[in-house]
Amino acid sequence: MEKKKIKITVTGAAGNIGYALLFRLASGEAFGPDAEIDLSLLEIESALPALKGVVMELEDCAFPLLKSVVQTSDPNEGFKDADWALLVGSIPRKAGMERNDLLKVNGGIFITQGKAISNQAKPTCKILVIGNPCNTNAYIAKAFASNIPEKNIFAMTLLDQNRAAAQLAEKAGVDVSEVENIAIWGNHSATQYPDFYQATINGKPATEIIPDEKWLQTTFIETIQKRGADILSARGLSSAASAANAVVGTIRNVITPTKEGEFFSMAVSSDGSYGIEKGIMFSYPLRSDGQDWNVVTGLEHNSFSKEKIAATYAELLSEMSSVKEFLDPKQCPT
Ligand code: NAX
Repeated sequence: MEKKKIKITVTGAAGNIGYALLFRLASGEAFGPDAEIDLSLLEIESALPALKGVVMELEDCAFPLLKSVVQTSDPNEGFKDADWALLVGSIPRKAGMERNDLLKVNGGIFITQGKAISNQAKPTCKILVIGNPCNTNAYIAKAFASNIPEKNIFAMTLLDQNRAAAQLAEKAGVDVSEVENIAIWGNHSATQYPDFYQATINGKPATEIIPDEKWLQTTFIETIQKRGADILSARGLSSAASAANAVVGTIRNVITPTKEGEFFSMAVSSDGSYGIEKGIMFSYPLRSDGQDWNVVTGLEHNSFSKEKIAATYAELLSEMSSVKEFLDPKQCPT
């Protein structure tokens, strides 16, 4: 049987996450053994020498499914004919930098890349934004990727879901595979809401297995919200292997039909569900049929959940308003 071909563009490919991600993509872990992989690696000019070393290592793995690797700093070349664009590269927050400055610096990157994807990638291309602030970066890319359906644009919150599953499993003393249906609502930031009220452990409500609601409402949520910062302070570098793992998992969640009764989390362009303004990149519980996804509707929220969702929504609205000027083509930097 002839294998299908998937072209994956990865930005920031010479970085921390890139180094943990490329090998897993090239081995076939994301798209399975029947897909041949073409990688297109986009970096800034000054990181191209380091990227060359990473590509030498890719060659040295002799992955049977990896058919070609492009290395470039030109977004138009980098996104040419892409089936998937994994937008990892962004500028990290430096000491003294305000969150608004970070939004603006990164805004420029995602305008350029959104346009290049629109002009160069396949019209069916799926865009997954990992680089932070990922919801807002995805919102900007979406505004400029006018040839790409908005349903194909995502920002990653699966790492938060996985972190939450691990914490609940540890607290309950069960295997992590027994924890399901954690909804991450809102922004991939310290305001995100990992909704344990929806979660199940061994098919039963997590709140029944872990009756310590105080712990769930405080320590658990704070641990997830601050996990990235805790890893950064312990490792001296931000999460990379677990982030790459979540990229692979997100791709699989999108391209594989979701099991009956389950869901996964990812930020998508809101369709208005749960009272969120249309078009905001908001993390929701989703189900996929392998081609298309839908928001899981009808989940009940108590007053605690409503308050948490309102807080993360308010933060996203404020991020959107900070970058609004970018979305006006007359004002935007190129
Ligand atoms: P690194 O700083 O190690 O790598 C970033 C790479 O991006 C660098 O090699 C840099 O040269 C490149 N880059 C910068 N501007 C670029 C551009 N315009 N085009 C192409 N490449 C460009 O960061 P890393 O640890 O890999 O993290 C990357 C991003 O992921 C950061 O924004 C980080 O905050 C974010 N994360 C997102 C997570 C999520 O769950 N959504 C979790 C992990 C991570 O914190």
